[in-house]
Amino acid sequence: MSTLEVAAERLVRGACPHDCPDTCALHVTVRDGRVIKVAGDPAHPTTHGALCTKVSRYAERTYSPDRVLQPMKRAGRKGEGRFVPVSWDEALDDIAARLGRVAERDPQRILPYSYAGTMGWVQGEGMAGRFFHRLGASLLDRTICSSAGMAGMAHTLGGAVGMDVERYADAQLILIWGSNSITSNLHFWTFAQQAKRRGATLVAIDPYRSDTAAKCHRHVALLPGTDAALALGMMQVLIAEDLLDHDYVARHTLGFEALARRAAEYPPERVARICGIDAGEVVELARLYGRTRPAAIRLNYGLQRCRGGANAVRAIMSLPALVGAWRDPAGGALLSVSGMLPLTPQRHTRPDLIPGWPAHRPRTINMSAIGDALLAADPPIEALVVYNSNPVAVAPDSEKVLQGFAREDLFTVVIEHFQTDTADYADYLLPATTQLEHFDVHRTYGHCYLLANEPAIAPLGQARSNSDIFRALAQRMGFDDPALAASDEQIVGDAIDWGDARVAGLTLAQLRERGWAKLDIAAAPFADGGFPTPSGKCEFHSARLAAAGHDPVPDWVPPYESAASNPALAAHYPLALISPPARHFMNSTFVNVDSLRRTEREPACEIHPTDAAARGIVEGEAVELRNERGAFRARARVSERTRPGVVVAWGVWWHKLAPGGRNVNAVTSQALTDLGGGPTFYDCLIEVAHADGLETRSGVA
Ligand SMILES: Nc1nc2c(c(=O)[nH]1)N[C@H]1C(S)=C(S)[C@@H](COP(=O)(O)OP(=O)(O)OC[C@H]3O[C@@H](n4cnc5c(=O)[nH]c(N)nc54)[C@H](O)[C@@H]3O)O[C@H]1N2
Ligand SMILES: Nc1nc2c(c(=O)[nH]1)N[C@H]1C(S)=C(S)[C@@H](COP(=O)(O)OP(=O)(O)OC[C@H]3O[C@@H](n4cnc5c(=O)[nH]c(N)nc54)[C@H](O)[C@@H]3O)O[C@H]1N2
Ligand SMILES: [Mo]
Repeated sequence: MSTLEVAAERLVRGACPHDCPDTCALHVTVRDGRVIKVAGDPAHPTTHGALCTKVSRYAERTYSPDRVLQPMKRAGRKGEGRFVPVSWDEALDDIAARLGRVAERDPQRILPYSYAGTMGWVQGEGMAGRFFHRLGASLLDRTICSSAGMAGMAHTLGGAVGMDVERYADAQLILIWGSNSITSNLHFWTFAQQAKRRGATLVAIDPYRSDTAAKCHRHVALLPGTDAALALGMMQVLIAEDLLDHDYVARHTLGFEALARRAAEYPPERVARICGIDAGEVVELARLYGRTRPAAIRLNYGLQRCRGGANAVRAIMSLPALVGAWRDPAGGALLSVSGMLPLTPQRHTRPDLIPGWPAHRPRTINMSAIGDALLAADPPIEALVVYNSNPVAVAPDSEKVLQGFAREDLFTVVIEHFQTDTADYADYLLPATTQLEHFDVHRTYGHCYLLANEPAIAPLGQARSNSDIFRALAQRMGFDDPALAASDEQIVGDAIDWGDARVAGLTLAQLRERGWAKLDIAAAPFADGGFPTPSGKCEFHSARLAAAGHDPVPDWVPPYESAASNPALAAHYPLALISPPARHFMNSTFVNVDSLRRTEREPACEIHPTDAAARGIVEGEAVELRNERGAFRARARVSERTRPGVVVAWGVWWHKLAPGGRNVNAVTSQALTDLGGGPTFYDCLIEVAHADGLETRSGVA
C-alpha cells in the first residue's frame, strides 16, 4: 500500500447505537470516503476491542442495497409496500400540512411511536421530543422493554442504579438471573469469565439452558414467571438460618419485618412447587448466596416480561441489602444503571413546550398495547409518526397491530433505514441516516461511561438524520421556539448536566475528542446506604406503593397464562412460550442483513423431548405454534435444553421474512405487567402442531 493511500485512511471514533447494555466504543476506519471497517475500541475498558458479530457487520448494513435512500410516498394499498419516490420538499410540505389539519381539531390524535433503534440523545428523543411536545401530540409511554423492571428498581432502590459492570471481575459469586449474557450482554460475560478464573461460582437462573447457563457452575431451571417466589424462598432460608447482615438491614433498609412475614409464606417446599424445581436447590442457592462474599447479581430484562415482572425485580433487588452485599465494590446487583447518568430530561425534551403545560397534559398511550390503541383509542389516533422502532414486528399481539396499521383512515409516517414490516404500512417513508452518518452522544444502561459518536461519512443518498427531519418539520409547521432550531451539539448540551460532580471538568469537546469518558461514581455506591429512595434506604416496604393502592411488599404474582395459574386456558394451550433475543439479531434489527440471517437460518423453536413425543413432533420438522391470538411457524428443535412444558422461540423475525408471514408476536399478548405497564411477551400459553412447510413470501426459509 502506498503512503498516499495510507494517508487517505481515517479513524473515526463512534459509539454503538443499539439497545444493548454494552454500548461499545467504536473505531470506524474510513478510506476514500467509505467505511471499510467497524471495530471495537481496544482502549475502552468494557469494549476491550471486541464487537459482537452483528455490529462488526454494521458497514454491510449501512451500505446494503436495500437501504431506503430517498423519500417515498405510498402508491398501493396500505401495507402493500408499494411506493413512488418524491422530493424532500414535497414529502415534508404534505406531512406538515396533514399533521397540521389533524392538530387543528385535536393534536392528541397524533401519536409518535419510537423506541431505542438508536439510544443517542440527539437521534432519539432530543429534537423529536421537542417537536411532539410543541405539537401537543399524545404522549407515548415507552414501556416495550424495561418499564416493569424500572418500576421494580424505583420502588426498591429508588431508581435504575446498581453495580459497576467492571467490578464483577472481583466477585466470588455471580447469579446470572434471567440473562443470556453471551447473547445479549457479551462484554459483561468477559468480566464474569475473569471472576470464574479467580475462583468465583457462577449460577444461571433461567428456564432454558442457554449458552450462558451451560457455561455456569450451576443452573436453576425454574418455570417462567416464578422468579419472585424463588427470591422470597431464598429470603426465608437466609432468615431461618440467620445469614443476614443485621447491621446493614438495621441501618440501610426499610420494612424488614414486613418482608420477613412475606418470606415466611415461601418455605422451600412451596417454592419448589411453584418454580418446578427441587426444594434442595432453593436451600443451597440461599446458603451459597448468604455465605459468599462478594456476591453479585446480574439480572436482565428476560425475567420481567411476565405479569409479576416488577414484583420479581423488587424481590431480587431486596436480596443484596439483606446480606449486606452492597458493602463490597464487587457486591450488589445490576439491571440498569441508566439512573446514574447526570441527565436533565426536562431540558432535553422540553415538556414545557406542550401548549397549556403544566395545567394541560395530553393523554398517554402505552406503546405495548399499540394494537388496541390503534383500534379503539377515543378520540382515535389519526396520525402516527414512527421512528427508531419497528412496531409491526416487535409489538405483541400482531394480528391487532396489523389491523391497526392497515386502517385506511390512519396517516402514517415512517422514518427508517429499511423497508421494514412497519414501513410497508407508511403513507410516507423517509430515509434516515445510520450511526456512521450522523453525530450523537449516547445513553447507556449497562456500564458507567459517556460515549460520543462522530459521523464517519456523509449521509448516503438523500438520507437525513432524525433530528434534521424534525427540525425541518417544525419549521414548516411554523414552530419558532429556538428549542426547535437547536443544533445537535446544543441538544447534547441540554441533555446532560455538565455541572454534575460525576462529569465535573468534562466538556463536550473533550468527550468528542476522546470518544468516551467514565463517570465519577464511588466504587461501592451503597456501602453506607444512601439509596435514592424517599427514605434513603433500600425499601422492602414502599409507602409510595401502598399510597397508590398496591401491595407495598414484594410478592410472587402468578402469570396470566401458565398451567398452574390458568388451567382452563392450559387445557387448550398447555405449553409456556418464551421468545428471547436471537444472538445475531438485535430485536428486529439486522434480520434483513443477509449474512446474519443466513447464520440464524430460519425461525426455530426448541421443545423438550417429552412434549415433542406427546405431539409426534420430530427433530427438524416444520411446526405451527398457535393460540387464540394467532399462529406462526418455526423449525422444531427437540432438545433437553428447555424444560418440559416450556417452548423457546427466538425473536424477533420480520413477519415478511418469516414462513407464513408471521413471527412470534402473532401469539404474544397485550396484557400488561403488575407495575410499570410493561409488556408480557414471556407470559404466553400456546400449542404446537405439525405444519406443512416453512415457505416464506420470498421462497423457502
Ligand atoms: N444479540 C442480542 N443482544 C441483545 C438483544 C437482541 O435482540 N439480540 N436485545 C437487547 C435488548 S432490547 C435487551 S432489553 C437486552 C436484554 O434482553 P433480555 O430479553 O433480557 O435477553 P437475555 O439477556 O437474552 O435474557 C433472556 C433470558 O431470560 C430467560 N427467561 C425468560 N423468561 C424468564 C423468566 O421468567 N425467568 C428467568 N429467570 N429467566 C427467563 C430466557 O430463557 C433467556 O435466556 O438485550 C439486548 N441485547
Ligand atoms: N416476542 C418478543 N418481542 C419482543 C421482545 C422479545 O424478547 N420477544 N423484545 C422486546 C424488546 S426488549 C424491545 S427493546 C423491543 C425493541 O423493538 P424496537 O425498538 O422496534 O427495536 P428494533 O426491532 O431494533 O427496531 C428498531 C428500528 O429502528 C431503526 N433505526 C435505527 N436507527 C435509526 C435512526 O437513527 N433513525 C431512524 N429513523 N430509525 C432508526 C432500525 O432500522 C430498526 O428498524 O422489542 C420487543 N419485542
Ligand atoms: Mo429491550
